[in-house]
Amino acid sequence: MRTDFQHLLVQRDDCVVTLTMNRPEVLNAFNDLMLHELTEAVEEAGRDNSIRCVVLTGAGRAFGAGQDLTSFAASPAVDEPITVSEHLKKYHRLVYALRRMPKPVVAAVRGVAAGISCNIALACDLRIAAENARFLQAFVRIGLVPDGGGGYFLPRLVGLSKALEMAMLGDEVSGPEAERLGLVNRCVPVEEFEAATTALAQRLASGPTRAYGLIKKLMYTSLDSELPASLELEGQLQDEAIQTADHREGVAAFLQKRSAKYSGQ
Ligand code: T3D
Repeated sequence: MRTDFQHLLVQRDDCVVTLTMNRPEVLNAFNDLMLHELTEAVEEAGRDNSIRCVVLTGAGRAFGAGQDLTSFAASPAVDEPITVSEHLKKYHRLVYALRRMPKPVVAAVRGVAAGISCNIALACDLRIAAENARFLQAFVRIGLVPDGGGGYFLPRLVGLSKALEMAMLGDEVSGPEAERLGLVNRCVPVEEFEAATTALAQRLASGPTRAYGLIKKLMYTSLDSELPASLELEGQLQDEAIQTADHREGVAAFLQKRSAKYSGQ
């Protein structure tokens, strides 16, 4: 997989790839190049069958500070219409790549995750936070609405009431509070953050990868479907899962009273 990016570090450890957004001088705020590089890397990781878990994190003291606001400074004249929706489509491509990737993606959040960086973390499958994490729907502070899927992910993760509070007040939510709310899966002390992230990623990378991909499809589709449609899909996906080598290995391991050794196939 390509590693020579300007604003993205790519680290491979066996079946885990860690993608580190790398503009620490601006708390990893997104410029167009970093967004493009991250999208390319995520899409490539999705296609590469030798990668079985992706970790997304930030360099330095932050996960990310949202869109780089210096790009807003050069606004056109007041009476000239500004259309940001075209630009947002580039973020949407990243969101889809994360959600549709047939393997687990973990966001590892240390320090601040603001604006669209926060919502990119919410687009990942699992989130681990350090105790110093700060989740912030910064949009309202500059008179904007949550984007990058925030209006979709946030109420589904924390409920409508808290989602509205975070979006309307724009206050920070700490790592421990985020765990309590269900915004992240777990929050760990800063000194344990890297080891805990590695352990989670390695565990996922040695699991039944194809089942994980099918689980993602089932869960994410169910959010938007009625019970009959979800039950129908469940049957189709189980037909697929039951034919995998990892399913056969899991059953054999159980019957032979040993640990399963999943190949990801
Ligand atoms: O076109 C489109 O795509 C529209 C989409 C918009 C999506 C969005 O994400 S809108 C929201 C954009 N983000 C923000 O509004 C957050 C702005 N940043 C902050 O509010 C604060 O920096 C934080 C709360 C994130 C962190 O505060 P703190 O005190 O820990 O750090 P700091 O000192 O404010 O920031 C450190 C440096 O990073 C500082 O630069 P300096 O003074 O050391 O040279 C600061 O200017 C820079 N920085 C932080 N955030 C951004 C940034 N530079 C550019 N863009 C940023 N978003």
